[in-house]
Amino acid sequence: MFNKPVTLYGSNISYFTGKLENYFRVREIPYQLKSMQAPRDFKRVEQAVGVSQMPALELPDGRWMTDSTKIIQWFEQQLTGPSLIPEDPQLRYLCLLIEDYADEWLWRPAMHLRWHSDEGAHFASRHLAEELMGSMPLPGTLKRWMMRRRQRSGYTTGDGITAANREQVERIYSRLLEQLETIFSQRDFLLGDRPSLADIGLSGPFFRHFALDPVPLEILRQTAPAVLAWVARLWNARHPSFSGEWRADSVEVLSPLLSDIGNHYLPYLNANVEAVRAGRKRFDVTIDGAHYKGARVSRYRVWCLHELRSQFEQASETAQASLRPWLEQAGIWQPLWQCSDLPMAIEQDADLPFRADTKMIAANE
Ligand SMILES: N[C@@H](CCC(=O)N[C@@H](CS)C(=O)NCC(=O)O)C(=O)O
Repeated sequence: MFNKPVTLYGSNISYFTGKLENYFRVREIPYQLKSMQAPRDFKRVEQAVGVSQMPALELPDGRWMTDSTKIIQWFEQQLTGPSLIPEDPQLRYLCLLIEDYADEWLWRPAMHLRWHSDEGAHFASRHLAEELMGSMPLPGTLKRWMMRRRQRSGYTTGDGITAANREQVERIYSRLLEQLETIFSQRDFLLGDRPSLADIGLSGPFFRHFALDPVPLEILRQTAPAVLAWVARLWNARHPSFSGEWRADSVEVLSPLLSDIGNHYLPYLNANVEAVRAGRKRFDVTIDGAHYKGARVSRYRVWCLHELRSQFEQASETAQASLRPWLEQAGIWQPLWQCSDLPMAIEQDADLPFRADTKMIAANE
């Protein structure tokens, strides 16, 4: 579609850069990855797309883009040939739910498993200090200390993870591995024999955290070899070789994941909505028995819930009629619509993927 590669600004250990990189590889979209240099590229990205976050994409025609979810949807609309997003309404909605859950809820255990342990924090802070802060005239130890402190205060201890709930945060990961090990012992990809957006969604946490960072990788190796094999299979999958089929029984096969989305992720999103509505910066919430005290509010995640609702509303009447009973049975329907209205600015994030109004979580606020 372009005669030159797109430029992917980010980091080669970043969650969302990894998600987009996996997508480009599977879809065979030529790209070059450029490590964002602090502070220069962060300012440049903020000017171009409204927020300083990674990845940011520069198209060969000079346009800039942000937000992996909307970037992928944009590319899927432009490209021809077999899509990664199924046409079947149930499978399509399943993909959107899993992608959102992976982006916004698995972020929590991924950040914890990277930054909590000295081993993980040592690896990642050293890598990021060298990759992103190379041109800053500061001693390496100071850069590493700054990075560790920023990430912990932004995303782990500063986002409601404490000694009292850390085992439950780790349990999010081990339960996910148990669910996926069963699935990938039976099929190659989440929806069957070919990759879909659901696999790409899960590749953010897996490719760049769980199958890379020392602590979660060891757990993955020991307890979920079929999941480890899927990580490599997805990285190696190429669009022209999508010969297999998506299977209609995927909805049943993935029901344990759906039940976590309904019981854990959506209640978290609703608590975040109420905190934003009340104008708070922090909120307390109990999910699956884990009490998170002082979690950061996210205006972006209000938009995520809005997006899940809009995707349903934009489906045809027939599609909605087939989706609703399924969502009710999966325990998704009630929490999806629980909040009567969503506290969003007018047109908030409506210009994605070309311009963003909000960041997922602003680590330094
Ligand atoms: N919704 C965005 C999220 C991007 C995001 O939050 N990326 C992280 C790094 S993986 C980031 O840049 N965070 C900004 C920060 O830490 O200040 C996407 O899908 O691309």
